[in-house]
Amino acid sequence: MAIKLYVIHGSHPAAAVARALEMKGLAYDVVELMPPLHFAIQRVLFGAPTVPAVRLENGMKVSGSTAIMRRLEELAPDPPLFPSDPAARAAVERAERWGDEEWQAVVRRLLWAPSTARGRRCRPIWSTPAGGCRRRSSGLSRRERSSPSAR
Ligand SMILES: N[C@@H](CCC(=O)N[C@@H](CS)C(=O)NCC(=O)O)C(=O)O
Repeated sequence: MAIKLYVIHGSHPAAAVARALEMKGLAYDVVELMPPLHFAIQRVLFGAPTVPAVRLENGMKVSGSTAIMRRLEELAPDPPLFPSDPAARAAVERAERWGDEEWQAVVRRLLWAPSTARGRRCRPIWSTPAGGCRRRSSGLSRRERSSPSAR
């Protein structure tokens, strides 16, 4: 049985794990979940609501891209994901931490296309064919519609 990689469409940490599996030549099957159902499914399967997560050939479950990367490194050390030089490895881990704690949130915000612009309502990119934000039909906010004095 091949490794199973649990993803949602457009998840960049899931894409990073897929790339690592490919680099290491590890066979895997993708299980694509549909948001927002993935929260519940992942909680039941992995005890955490997020993707990526993997189920390894021995049945072991690992959730979160950084933990998965380390497990893959143990499973298939060659080619390595991390440099052997300690200073270079520390630099890679710093960049990884920055990606995990800061950059991922920026990309997620872009995907959700947040906008506080007047008259706009935003949706996750996967919820409509175009995703992002669309104008309310009246162009007025709910508060403006219900309270003429607010106009
Ligand atoms: N830092 C985590 C981020 C995981 C994450 O937030 N994944 C998103 C998709 S990109 C998700 O499943 N979100 C659902 C949630 O936050 O409950 C990782 O790299 O695995």
